[in-house]
Amino acid sequence: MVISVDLVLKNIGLLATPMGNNPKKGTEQSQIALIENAAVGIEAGHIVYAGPDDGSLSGGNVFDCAGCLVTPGLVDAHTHLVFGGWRHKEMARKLAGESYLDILKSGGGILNTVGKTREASFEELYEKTSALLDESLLFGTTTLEAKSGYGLNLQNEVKCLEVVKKLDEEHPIDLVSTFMGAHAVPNEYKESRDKFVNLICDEMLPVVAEKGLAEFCDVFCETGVFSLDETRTILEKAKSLCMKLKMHAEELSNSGGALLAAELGCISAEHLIKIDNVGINALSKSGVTAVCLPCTSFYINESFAPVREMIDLGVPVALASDFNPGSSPNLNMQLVMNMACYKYKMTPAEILTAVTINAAAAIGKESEIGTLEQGKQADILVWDSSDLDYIFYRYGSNLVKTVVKRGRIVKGG
Ligand code: IZC
Ligand code: ZN
Repeated sequence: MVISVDLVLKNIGLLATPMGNNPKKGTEQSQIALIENAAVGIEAGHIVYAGPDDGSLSGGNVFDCAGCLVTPGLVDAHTHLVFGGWRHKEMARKLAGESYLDILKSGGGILNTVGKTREASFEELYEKTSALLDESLLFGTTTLEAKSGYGLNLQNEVKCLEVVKKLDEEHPIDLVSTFMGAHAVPNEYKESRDKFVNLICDEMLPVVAEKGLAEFCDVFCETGVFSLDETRTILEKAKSLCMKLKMHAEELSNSGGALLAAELGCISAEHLIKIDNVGINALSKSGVTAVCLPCTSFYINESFAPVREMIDLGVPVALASDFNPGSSPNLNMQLVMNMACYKYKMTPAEILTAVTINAAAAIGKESEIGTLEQGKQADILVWDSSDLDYIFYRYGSNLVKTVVKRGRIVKGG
């Protein structure tokens, strides 16, 4: 049989990919397909064949992968992408021993970024964010989740979400948008936090839902930030508006966030540095995907989430960068993968699953992306490596040679 296609990737030394349209848990997380001497056929932006090179693909352009490793594009399932300014001037305070939450309490941290984001115009934010996405694409990210949460009033939250919407239309990277008005209580509501929760529920969420500006709603559920009760109120309102739910949970303290995420049916619970076995079992039972962020633990000098226990107890684990100007100013997913290997003790196969199909599941895209199989979107990486282990061993370099996004070569053609 001859399959006629637009683009053929041939001479693939090793094709490594998870399989299927669902998040992988337990031992499934390490079960990936490894196919030597493979080829991929692409038609109209989608994969029509991925498997052993049996010579059946013909027509269109042919790209020679020179015996290299080929994987699905990386999915960055947790970023705080749109913000004004940076926070490098807070480094000295951090080095002198002030904690992330102490800096926030004093009006710095997230609130510092809120000030700069409110000052920035739509165009300024668009240009800055577009350049960040360019960088991310060069490191192999082909889909990325972007949370709002530096506007903290209706006008500025909408401004940031509209930047994401426009970039989703115009940039090669596909974006999934999350409303996170409950990221911090802004200074003007410091003495009346109930009013801020009401503002989110009665004003911001209905407008965001009405304008279709976010698929997900997330809350920074943390001791001293948003309580369990406040988180529940906000997420129940979001659910009633047909938004899907996420939670920042158990990042800096064990406060019961994982149990709430399980109870509310969140798609994902994120961070989980301080989760205990009760929380892990709750996530496992209700099928919540854990999104773990090793570069954040590194950068804020915290412990590392108990990922091995999560995998052993049946929680699907995804990995993401947490790119943001405070606790993780890194958007290189290859560094995230390295860190997961060294610090979480995940295997290369588990990590590949975590940054592809499980990350796709954490943002509701597991039927469209995350594996190299017939019918999936053609988001594909060619690596400067002939096997999978090498990319975990060689940290610090950009080992992505070629990026194919929706069937188009966008890097290294
Ligand atoms: O700007 O500090 N953890 N939110 C929750 C963040 C980190 C982003 C920031
Ligand atoms: Zn975050």
